[in-house]
Amino acid sequence: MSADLFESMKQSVIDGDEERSAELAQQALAQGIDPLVAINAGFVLGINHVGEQFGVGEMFLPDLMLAAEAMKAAVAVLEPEMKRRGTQREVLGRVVLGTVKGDIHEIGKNLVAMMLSASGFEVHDLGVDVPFQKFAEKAREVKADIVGVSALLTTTMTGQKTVIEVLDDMGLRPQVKVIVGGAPVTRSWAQEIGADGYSEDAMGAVALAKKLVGK
Ligand code: B1M
Repeated sequence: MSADLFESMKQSVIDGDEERSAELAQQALAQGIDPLVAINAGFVLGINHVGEQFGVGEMFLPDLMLAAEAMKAAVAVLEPEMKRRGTQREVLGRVVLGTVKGDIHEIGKNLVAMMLSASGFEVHDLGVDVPFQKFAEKAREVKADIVGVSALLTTTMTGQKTVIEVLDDMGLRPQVKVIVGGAPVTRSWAQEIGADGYSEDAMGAVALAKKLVGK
């Protein structure tokens, strides 16, 4: 039953059991479950639980790291199917994406990259801990339509504002649109810093990107 499978997925991430997470991801594919549903209804619940427990001092950094590895192992199994399902091949636009300087959280950013790419965007993923200037340089180099800046820490969110300022200084705005996201980011923060859009999840980021390029 899917409910049991989703519960096992959640538990495998809480346990930091990489092998089990990958195995459960395989099972989901074998059962024809949409990979994004497996992520959102299963694995993400596990990582959220670990995050909450970490926040209240019930779990510790090693638990967080093991959970992240388990989550990544599951996503690695599901990724090819996510890509395969993105049958649309017309390039909708170019997106430069990264997690901002000082921040090494990559799981959410990777999901956003995967969904954008599966939906027909050309994605230039700069990785994590990306210097502000690098977003702008890459945007100029590849003639990006959109720059996407992810931040998971309240201390690194301000870097999203700096990226917009650097883009402004380089004369790349308003042609290059900026979208922001990450757990602590809100719509009002996005408005405050002059971003063109905010999304709370990967599917929302795709809808937003399509809107911004007029598709
Ligand atoms: Co970190 N961490 N962490 N961590 N970690 C958080 C973010 C935290 C909330 C945990 C907590 O205390 N409850 C907390 C931040 C507190 C705060 O700032 N308010 C925290 C902390 C404190 C830290 C350290 C400082 C811990 C320490 O060292 N003492 C440290 C900082 C390191 C650094 O970056 N400099 C740290 C380290 C780590 C690990 C390395 C162990 C690991 C990351 C591993 C990796 O990514 N390879 C980790 C993890 C796993 C987490 C939690 C548990 C999970 C993050 C995650 O992957 N979520 C997290 C708690 C939580 O958020 N529940 C936590 C799953 C992912 C699918 O969701 O990333 O939100 P998310 O992405 C979503 C949306 O936000 C959105 O779409 C995604 C898909 O739906 N989205 C976008 C994301 N980016 C987007 C961009 C867009 C649009 C949408 O457009 C561009």
